[in-house]
Amino acid sequence: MTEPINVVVTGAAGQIAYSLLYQLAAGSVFGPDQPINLHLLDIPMMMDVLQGVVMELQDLALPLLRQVVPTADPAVAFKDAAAAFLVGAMPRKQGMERRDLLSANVKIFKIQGEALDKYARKNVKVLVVGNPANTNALICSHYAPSIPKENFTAMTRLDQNRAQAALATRLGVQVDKVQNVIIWGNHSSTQFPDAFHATVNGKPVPAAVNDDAWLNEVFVETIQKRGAAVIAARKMSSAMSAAKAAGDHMRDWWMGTKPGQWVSMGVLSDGSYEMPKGVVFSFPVTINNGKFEIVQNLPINEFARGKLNATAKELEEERVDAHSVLME
Ligand code: NAX
Repeated sequence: MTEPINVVVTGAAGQIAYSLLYQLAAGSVFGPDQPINLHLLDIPMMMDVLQGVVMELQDLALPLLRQVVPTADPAVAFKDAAAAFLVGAMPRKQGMERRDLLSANVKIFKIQGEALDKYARKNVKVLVVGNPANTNALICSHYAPSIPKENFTAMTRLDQNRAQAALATRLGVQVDKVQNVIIWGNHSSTQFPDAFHATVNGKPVPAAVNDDAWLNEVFVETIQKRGAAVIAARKMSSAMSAAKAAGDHMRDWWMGTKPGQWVSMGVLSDGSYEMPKGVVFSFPVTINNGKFEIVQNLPINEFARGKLNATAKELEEERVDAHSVLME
């Protein structure tokens, strides 16, 4: 009998968690043989709503789901955690400056980093979804010095999935025929969705599309602004697709990538592709035995270099702002 693992979801009463929790309980992320205990963290005023989520989880009647622990206390939530989805964050309210948003979130991710450091397993895998995801992941790992830096990642998988789907639509193929599209940099509108190394049915995407202007302009902008387009239509931000992407990210990290395929994850930069060290930057990675490696030596043309530098600059600015908030 495999022992259950503790899986934390923060923002557990929110809309992304609502779609994510089913995937976790059904075994689509940690596999059909891995029982789980769900530790659900939210803020005190959401505890009533969270009770409703707990009832629904119970009513799923899924055998892999062992215990469900709803709590507003990070010490309880992160106890012996093997995996953590940090979804909860302070949302941007009307009239809020970027710095105010960063300030509120830096404080949340400092507290959660400290709790991970104290209570979680030392090999816990932490996926930050809550925005600004890259910088939140950086802050969180900073406050969890006893956990290796490579155990903290930020989600750009939704952007990758959007890019893959957009290329499949353009080429008129099934979505899984498109592989190895890359998201570079920040999960923000400066991200660079890069189709130049992608393949369709094993052949290069640029040749199949045969329209570099479309790839450089329309495609890039569509993916950068896809989140805003969903909000405009749905009056709420992406949730079903975000939850699916969070599941994809953690499953690949847990189980590994397929031979010849890579995925994009925000990871602490080691200076690969001449990007600044010490920011959480989205790179293409391969994963084996729970460890990722940044794919090396992909040719970067002048156009791509400009895009990479722009998103790196934004991440460096966020890091400066985050540290200045922490100094206050
Ligand atoms: P919701 O507002 O529906 O839910 C957020 C939940 O987090 C709420 O229940 C709230 O009470 C809780 N929360 C706030 N502070 C908390 C704290 N300190 N500890 C625990 N819980 C806390 O938002 P939802 O749509 O679920 O989005 C969650 C986050 O994901 C947002 O920051 C959003 O911007 C971000 N996203 C990130 C994406 C990515 O690709 N990285 C894409 C989707 C999404 O926009």
